Amino acid sequence: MADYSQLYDAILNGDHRLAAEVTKAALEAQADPSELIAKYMIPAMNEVGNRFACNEYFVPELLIAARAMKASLELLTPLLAAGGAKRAGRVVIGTVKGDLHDIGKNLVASMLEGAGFEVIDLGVDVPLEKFVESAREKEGTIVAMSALLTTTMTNMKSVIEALQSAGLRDKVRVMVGGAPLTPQFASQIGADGYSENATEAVALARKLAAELATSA
Ligand code: B1M
Repeated sequence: MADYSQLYDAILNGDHRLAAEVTKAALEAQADPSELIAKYMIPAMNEVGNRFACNEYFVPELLIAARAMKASLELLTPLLAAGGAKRAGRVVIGTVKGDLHDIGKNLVASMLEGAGFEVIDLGVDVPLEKFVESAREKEGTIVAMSALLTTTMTNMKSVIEALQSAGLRDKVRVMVGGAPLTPQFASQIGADGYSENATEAVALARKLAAELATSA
């Protein structure tokens, strides 16, 4: 693939017009959407995070970087989601209560759609009742939760406990992800699986869907 470091710079500098322009040009040149995301876009957001952590960037810079990331993702995610004809399973996904970060969650949702899953996206700041209601609608659902803050990741445990209280825990599978999480944390809170990125999330969802199919 050609060099698209202009896309990295556009996101880092919060230039959404340039981000969209470079993305369009890259797609016209047959660039691989997943590679653009992994090689330029996620590293740019990580650098935005580093600059925020050392007080070089503040919330406005995070917001404009996120807008640039989204401008580019809008062009790429339909391509990631294309082709999922057969239903691989049902996934209810959301960012947990108190947390507004949705870029990673949206990426995971698009990749799951692309892999043939029916995806119900509950959005951000999702109260636990909403996860439980959506899981209740159909047995054999995968409940997928994202969190980007150390202060909100603990809300995942409350959702798992609520699923238990509602008598649904053994009828669903729970998968979790997001930058501050670890596999140890996932197992401590009683999740069925953790994945570090969107590609791994698809593999995990396939495994959990197979488990649900055999336990039905
Ligand atoms: Co915020 N923010 N933010 N932020 N933000 C972080 C997360 C932070 C690490 C920055 C930093 O300090 N370095 C820090 C958290 C610190 C902590 O908790 N330890 C932080 C903070 C502090 C905050 C605020 C509190 C700032 C403030 O107001 N003072 C505030 C909180 C608001 C709230 O949620 N209540 C806040 C706000 C925001 C914005 C709204 C401005 C914006 C989000 C815009 C949006 O999402 N629509 C924002 C952004 C952009 C970031 C950073 C810079 C980038 C996040 C991102 O989109 N990354 C972030 C720093 C960082 O992550 N390095 C930061 C790109 C995305 C593709 O990656 O989301 O990690 P990610 O998703 C990955 C994996 O994690 C995984 O797959 C994805 C694709 O590979 N994954 C899953 C995610 N979910 C998954 C689910 C799965 C499986 C895998 O299964 C279900």
